[in-house]
Amino acid sequence: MAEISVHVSAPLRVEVRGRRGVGVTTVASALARAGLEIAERGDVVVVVIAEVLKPEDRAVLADLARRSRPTVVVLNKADLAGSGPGGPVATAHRRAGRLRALAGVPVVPMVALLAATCLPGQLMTALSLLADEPADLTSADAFVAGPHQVPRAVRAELLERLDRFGIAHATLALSRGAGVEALPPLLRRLSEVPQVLAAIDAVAAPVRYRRVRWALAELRSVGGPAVERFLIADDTVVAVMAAAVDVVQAEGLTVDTGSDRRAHLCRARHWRRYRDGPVNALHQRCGDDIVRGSLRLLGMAVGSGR
Ligand SMILES: Nc1nc2c(ncn2[C@@H]2O[C@H](COP(=O)(O)OP(=O)(O)OP(=O)(O)O)[C@@H](O)[C@H]2O)c(=O)[nH]1
Ligand SMILES: [Mg+2]
Repeated sequence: MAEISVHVSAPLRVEVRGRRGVGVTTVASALARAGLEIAERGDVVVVVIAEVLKPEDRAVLADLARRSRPTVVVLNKADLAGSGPGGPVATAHRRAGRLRALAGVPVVPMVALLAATCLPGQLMTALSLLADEPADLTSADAFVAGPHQVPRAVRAELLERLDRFGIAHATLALSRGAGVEALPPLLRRLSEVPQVLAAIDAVAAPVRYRRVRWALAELRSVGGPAVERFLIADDTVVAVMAAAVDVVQAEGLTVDTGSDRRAHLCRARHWRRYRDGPVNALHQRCGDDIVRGSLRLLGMAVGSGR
């Protein structure tokens, strides 16, 4: 049972790939810092692009789709997406929205640079000085070359770690009275790493569901009265349903979340029809689990007089 538990709760392994220079290494470190395990062969694939979806990227995505690999496209370097309404990240969001149909999988903007590093104290101090006495941020060259009490080498390092977008936001926050301790959460927020993690989590639904199904099968072969009770318990049936709901929702389907008898019955009927329709084996099983969970919830509601 310990083995089953280790396998079913193992961290999600993520494979990060992309064309040269788009930021594969930076995205991978940002995701590793956020607690994901980076692997050669992951449960989920992150395809990094910058600016555009090239024919090579589309070929990679088509191949992953053929092999049913859960995939997210990260539109990295969102800080360099240009100066449309709302700034570069808002521009990157609009671009990501347009790329969604072409990619066939979720596309999420990211500024991986800002999530990948932890700033040493010396750079924090330099940012404070730059907040008091702004430097020329009109170009990278101007920022490093212009006269300023912060040494050029330090300015060059800041540029490498945060680029102009990160420096501009960090110094703005400090000049508005934020302390240096506010910078790491600010940079994390600007990097959009939480949204990237959420997108990865959503496409990983089939991975979690398969793990759950595998664990149940393993438990069945362990057998015994305690295991039997666990397998038929309301909580177990409802939890398996929840994992199945995540799978169909990740495909863009909606599942009625009503909690009265009528809602449970309608849901059971709906997903019975769904599983009998033209769907693949995974979705059939999910349909079955949603029907089973809904009927169990119906029974519980009837039992409690709701
Ligand atoms: N402005 C900006 N620069 C970034 C971002 N992510 C990565 N970079 C920069 O882009 C360059 C390439 O990043 P890497 O992570 O080395 O890219 P890679 O795809 O691993 O590149 P190769 O290993 O050379 O194929 C580096 O100078 C990074 O600092 C980002 O979100 N914003
Ligand atoms: Mg690299």
